[in-house]
Amino acid sequence: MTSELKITMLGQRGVGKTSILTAMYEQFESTIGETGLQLTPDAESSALLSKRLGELKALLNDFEATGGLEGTEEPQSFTFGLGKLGRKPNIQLIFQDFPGGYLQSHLEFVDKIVKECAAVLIAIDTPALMENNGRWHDLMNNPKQITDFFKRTYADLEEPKLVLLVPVRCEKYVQNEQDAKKLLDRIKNKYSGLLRLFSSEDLLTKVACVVTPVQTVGTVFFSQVKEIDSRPHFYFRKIDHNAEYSPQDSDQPLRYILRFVLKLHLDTKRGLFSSIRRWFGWDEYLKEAARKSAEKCKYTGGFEILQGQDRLDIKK
Ligand SMILES: Nc1nc2c(ncn2[C@@H]2O[C@H](COP(=O)(O)OP(=O)(O)O)[C@@H](O)[C@H]2O)c(=O)[nH]1
Ligand SMILES: [Mg+2]
Repeated sequence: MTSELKITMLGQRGVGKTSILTAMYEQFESTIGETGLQLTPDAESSALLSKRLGELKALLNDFEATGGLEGTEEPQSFTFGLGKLGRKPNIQLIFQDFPGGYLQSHLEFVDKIVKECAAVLIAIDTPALMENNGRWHDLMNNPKQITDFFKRTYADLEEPKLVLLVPVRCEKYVQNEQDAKKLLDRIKNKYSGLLRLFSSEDLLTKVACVVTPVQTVGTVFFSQVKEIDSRPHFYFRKIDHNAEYSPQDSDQPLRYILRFVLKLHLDTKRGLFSSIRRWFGWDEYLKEAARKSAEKCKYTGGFEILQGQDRLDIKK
């Protein structure tokens, strides 16, 4: 019997949600896979991911790329089996991806799904957050809408949840500690409403919140933004002519997710959160792999646990 681990992905259409999963899957063997696990997409997810992988690699055919204009409009779900290498998967990872507009047009549908999900991943357009003093941030990232959304869905929360803030297209902003700190400061500032909500008395002990930047291409950097008809157009450049697709840190969101769920598992055994009955499949092997995988969670270069350190503490 396999159990399901569901994750919601929020973020404007075209920000790069599918690209995060593409990189996570593409890089899995050389990252989390080292712990002896395998990740296998189902047929439909596999087809979508190879299509996106082709497009991401094609970004490197041109010297200059634009970003954020295309992308999928419909919500998509991606299903992966996760388990021991060479065995049937222990658990199913289901990523449910929503375009931003859904938060308004399909409220109840999204609410219901978020309640079922152990984790929410919010993809953030980093150039919009950082350039021109964050001038395009509200338009591209809709922080207010996201905050209101959590006010509703996380009211009277019973189970702990993990929220990952995932800056993407962030290559330019995470190459040294000084820049990475600016990125973190900007996130704390521009998401202060959301973070205030999470640190409220009722949510502080339940919600873990971590910033995990992912460079979904790795070699394509922001170069400029042009305003055309009061809409921003972002342009990107590859770092040199021979640059190849080389995503960075695409394993980090999943490392944090597995770590959070392992901790939930340990707490369930201790009698906390006993209503959670979804632990089929979490055998010793998977737990040990999740523990090992967590050893490589990053804490520098734009990564930070903003709250809920103890919800991620898996020391025996
Ligand atoms: N320049 C640049 N383009 C990207 C990056 N990641 C994704 N894209 C492009 O942005 C578009 C939308 O990406 P997608 O992952 O489908 O976004 P989604 O709608 O949020 O799932 C695609 O054409 C990608 O090739 C990136 O890091 N840099
Ligand atoms: Mg998509």
